Amino acid sequence: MGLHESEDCVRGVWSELVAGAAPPEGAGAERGNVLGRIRFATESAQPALVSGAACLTTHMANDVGSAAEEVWRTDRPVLSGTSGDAVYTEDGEHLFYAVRLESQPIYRERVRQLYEDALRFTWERGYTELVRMWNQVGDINCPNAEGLEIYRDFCFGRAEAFANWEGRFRQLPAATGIGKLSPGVDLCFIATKPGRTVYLENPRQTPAYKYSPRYGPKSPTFARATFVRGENNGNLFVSGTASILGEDTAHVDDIARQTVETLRNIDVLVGNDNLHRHGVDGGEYTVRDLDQVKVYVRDPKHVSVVRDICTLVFPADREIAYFNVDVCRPELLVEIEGVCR
Ligand code: 3EB
Repeated sequence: MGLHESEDCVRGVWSELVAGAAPPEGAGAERGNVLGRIRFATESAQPALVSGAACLTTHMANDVGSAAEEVWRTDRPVLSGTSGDAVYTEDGEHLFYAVRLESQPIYRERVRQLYEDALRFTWERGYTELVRMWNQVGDINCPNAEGLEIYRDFCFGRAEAFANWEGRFRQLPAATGIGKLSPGVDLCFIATKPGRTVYLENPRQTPAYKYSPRYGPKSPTFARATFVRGENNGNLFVSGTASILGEDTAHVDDIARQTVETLRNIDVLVGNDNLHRHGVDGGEYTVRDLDQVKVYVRDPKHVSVVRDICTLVFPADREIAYFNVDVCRPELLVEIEGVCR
């Protein structure tokens, strides 16, 4: 059966988060085919095809945050390839795409190009709804060659790319914009064929694309979550979430309060009221249903506090990966993301 047939059989993607560097091939082998891998590694590597699937390797693991691998799977047969420097895998319903940009004196123009190439590729193959994007940005709080913070420089180029594609992709997807441990930008994302996605905002937070210029010349371009209908229920992809109320950082200099506020933001985002507000039925979630949890902590000394709070909040068997990286605003100390299914 061809990759683009069997439209009647729309299945989801699912993932597992495996702690430890490069688990042995075949270990934890689940049903299905690999759509994409994200390796949180102790050094960078070019995106590559690994055992026939696109793989992004991002430098995120150190003495504090351990190595991990997130493996996205699908029931459908997959095809992989390269496009310029990028790698991709598709199953006729979903696309996983990964690309990396080396360190730049100024990111804006190169990020715009990187994104436009990615959006064009995705659009032309019919994956016209973006689901979930991850942006790992090195030196994220450092100034670029013109003195603009690299996160803001990155956001500028990304916003221009989306503006140039306005009117095609229906809405901005859930995303993460987070630090990594070496320079440059890693980008990977999942997109889907049309008709299954709902994009969500959080009533406690200003939509990121409406942040005031106080937070950068061009607003960050992402939604707070994306719901993707599946065969039974669906997946709710939760963006990187921080201690932001309205558009302002809450609890500057207080790691415990930032962690609790972040978890509360997620609880409201995934809760029934918010899902119903966005026309999503199904999914009776609370923050405790967040799975594939990734926790980004700026200061290594804070990891134990954050871990204690997460241990209290999440079920005992929950897979949680901790990373010691910078967060996109200097005063943000922690950021949390995951998927509810
Ligand atoms: C925030 O809410 C915190 O730039 O893609 C979270 C998720 C954040 C995604 C991004 C940034 C991004 O503004 C930071």
